[in-house]
Amino acid sequence: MKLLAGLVVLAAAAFLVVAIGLAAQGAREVATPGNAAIALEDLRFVPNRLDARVGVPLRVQLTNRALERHDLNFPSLHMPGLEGVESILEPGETRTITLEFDEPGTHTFICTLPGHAASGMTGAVYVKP
Ligand SMILES: [Cu+2]
Repeated sequence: MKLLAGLVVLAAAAFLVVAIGLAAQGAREVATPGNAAIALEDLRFVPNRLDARVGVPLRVQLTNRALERHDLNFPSLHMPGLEGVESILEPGETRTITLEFDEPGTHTFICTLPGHAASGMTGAVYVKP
């Protein structure tokens, strides 16, 4: 009987260690990817402001709800996959991109189709440390 009680105590201790381990992992979970969505409408992004944290991936679902083609591009960043023709969304098209920033600050994005940014098709990601 004494042995059994000892085993129960050991099992409880092991459970406690696992629980502490999980709690510590939970505290570190800041790195869980965030999710957001942006609609590309006629000459505007909705919403046109996103928040992110340095080093934390942000998955953004882009949907072109407009009647013409649009894209979303960060002129200040080199972001493979976000440049060039392949980043243009046709009307009705949806695509998910993942953004990850190494520096805090305000990262402006625009639609690069002629005249769109000048007409207000711009936005920004606000990246906190
Ligand atoms: Cu556009």
